[in-house]
Amino acid sequence: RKPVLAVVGATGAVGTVMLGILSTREDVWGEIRLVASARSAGKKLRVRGEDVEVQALAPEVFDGVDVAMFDVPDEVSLEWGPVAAARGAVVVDNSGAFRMDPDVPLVVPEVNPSAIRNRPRGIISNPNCTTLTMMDALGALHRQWGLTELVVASYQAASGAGQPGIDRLHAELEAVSGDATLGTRPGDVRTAVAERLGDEPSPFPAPLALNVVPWAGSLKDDGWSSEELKVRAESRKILGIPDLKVSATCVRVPVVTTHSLAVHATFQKPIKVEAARQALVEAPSVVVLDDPANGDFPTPADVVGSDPTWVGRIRQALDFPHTLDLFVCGDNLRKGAALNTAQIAELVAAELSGR
Ligand code: 11C
Repeated sequence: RKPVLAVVGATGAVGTVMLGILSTREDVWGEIRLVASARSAGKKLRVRGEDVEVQALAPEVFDGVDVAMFDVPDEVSLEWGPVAAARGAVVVDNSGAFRMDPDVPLVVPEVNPSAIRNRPRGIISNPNCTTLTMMDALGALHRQWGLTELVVASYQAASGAGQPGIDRLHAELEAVSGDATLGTRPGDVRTAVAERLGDEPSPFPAPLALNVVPWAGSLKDDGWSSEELKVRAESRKILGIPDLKVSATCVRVPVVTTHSLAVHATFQKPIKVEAARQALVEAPSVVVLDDPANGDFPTPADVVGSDPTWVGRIRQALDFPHTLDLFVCGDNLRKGAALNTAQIAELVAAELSGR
């Protein structure tokens, strides 16, 4: 029998992309059960060409489920992940709730697929989308040259904050449209957004339209953001380099979907651009687009909706013989979230069916 899948959080931004992905990838699933909060129960959503009714989250929805994907806030995963696992489902969780738990593997199928087998809690975590966006490329380089240091700046899309992030960016863009003088005086964008959108809550701590915002996540010790600390801790765990030196600055940009990162990666062995490019070209999930003379490099608006990790601007760092600079883009709702979750779930499905 084909394994039964539950998709928890089926109505969110990642859930919606997940249903599209499940409808187009090789169909390894028997029943697909859609689960969301009581507010969405009874809604019908289309998956694999059929309308499926959404069920309210409750312990019984996990009965008979082999794999349960969760894309819900941390606190919901914390409470309900163990419930699903206790009812026999292997949980693949896309929240931050379990990622750093030593008894929960943190998996990118192109980098550490065998880690899924060691899951004493019956839970496997999917990394944060910012970390994930660069993992396939870094994994390929690490295999040959041995990564030792990682300095990154992110350029994160609004949809990292879910549907409210997408809606807010569009509302702000509308609020600032039609006045060609905006962006020329200190605070004029902030004032225009406040005048048009009033007290409507925003997931971003400053206007995102016509701006960049050096913040994602919550405030942690010594001025770091939770997002920056996740990049550090998760990169170490996925790549299996506990002492990897990492420094990240996470920035939100007015892009709807697709995160980008400027990566400054240092290796044990000296690394040359041509050999690095070859390793990236040979990595099945990476596409190299790197011909700046012809204007060819990845941009979020060009690669959104696609599955690969896109890499361009590959340069030997001028003053650092062991260091490569590169620019990476990846759809944060696909490889950064739903696609990687689906790939992990498929690995589990293959294991369950003895393949
Ligand atoms: C963002 N990366 O772009 C975040 C969203 O830990 O899964 C995902 C947060 C997480 O805002």
